[in-house]
Amino acid sequence: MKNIIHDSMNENCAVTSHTLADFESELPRWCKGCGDHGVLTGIQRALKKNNIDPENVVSVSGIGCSSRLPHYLRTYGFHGLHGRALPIATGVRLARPESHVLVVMGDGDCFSIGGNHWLHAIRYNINVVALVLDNNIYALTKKQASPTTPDGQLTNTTPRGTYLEPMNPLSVVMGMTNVSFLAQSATWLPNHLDATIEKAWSHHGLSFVRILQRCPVYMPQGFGDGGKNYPVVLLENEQGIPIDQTALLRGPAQPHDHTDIHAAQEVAHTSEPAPMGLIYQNERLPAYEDIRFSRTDKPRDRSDFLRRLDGTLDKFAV
Ligand SMILES: Cc1ncc(C[n+]2csc(CCOP(=O)(O)OP(=O)(O)O)c2C)c(N)n1
Ligand code: SF4
Repeated sequence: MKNIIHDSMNENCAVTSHTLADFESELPRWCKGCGDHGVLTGIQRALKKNNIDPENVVSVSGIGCSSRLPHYLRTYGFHGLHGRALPIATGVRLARPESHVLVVMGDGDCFSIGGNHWLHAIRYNINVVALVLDNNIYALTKKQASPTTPDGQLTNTTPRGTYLEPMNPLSVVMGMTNVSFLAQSATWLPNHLDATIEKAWSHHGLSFVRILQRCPVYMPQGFGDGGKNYPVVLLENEQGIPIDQTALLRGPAQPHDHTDIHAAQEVAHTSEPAPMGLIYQNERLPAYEDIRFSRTDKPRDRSDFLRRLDGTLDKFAV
């Protein structure tokens, strides 16, 4: 699985490194122009950059277009039930604390049917990277209103337009206790998105990232025509998420202290212009497993049990 790359500066010093191909699996079946493609690439780049072995990663999802991602990433994967990605990921992390766990959810998946799990995962602060691909619609089931669908939007469940103000997931997160990492990016800001995933990967604790995602099929007009006309402000901080020139073409930069909880709550409350970048980070909070394993034993060597479990699960592999 590893490709050996020789360092031309020093022939005696062979470094072992991964290529992007090490993280590629099936050819994605998302529509042309779907923002999910860019998120997949961003994850693959972050894994490569951190030289993480694919066999040490477990990607977990619920159900939805975005939740197909584990099929396309060459790591272990668990395509779970609608809304249930976070509790599955919590179980994986507790059973295999040495593994990197990535969670991919849709807006309906996380904020609606998975809402209760979402709140408690934030409170638990389990050490996983949790990405919500928010296209403001239920896409896999062909255009029903989700909690973030804009007011007045025609959908199959609201043929006369939605009646409710959309939920602001950022202010929900900042209203919780024990928040350790909150960031926002968008699929039409590719370099910013890569840098956001990379930053989330380096954080210890629950890294919660909302990614505004283009769905050219069921929400073509979403985010001001696929992000082209969507007002954003780029949060600027030396310790935050780097801002490149292409992102600055979409909106101005604004200084922001992501360690100040009150500043973060204020920024999270703003939906227009949408804040892009690292909204809040608290590096002092222990992750749930740190607390739990300081009071209980880590999982013991259960190799025989796991061998039999693997055999059973393999029967259901697709
Ligand atoms: C318990 C349950 N309820 C409903 C469904 C039907 N269902 C499948 S995917 C989906 C919506 C997915 O939307 P979202 O989470 O926003 O993800 P997207 O497809 O937009 O990426 C629904 C309602 C289901 N599979 N299981
Ligand atoms: S329907 Fe929308 S979200 Fe689903 S794959 Fe197509 S573009 Fe992507």
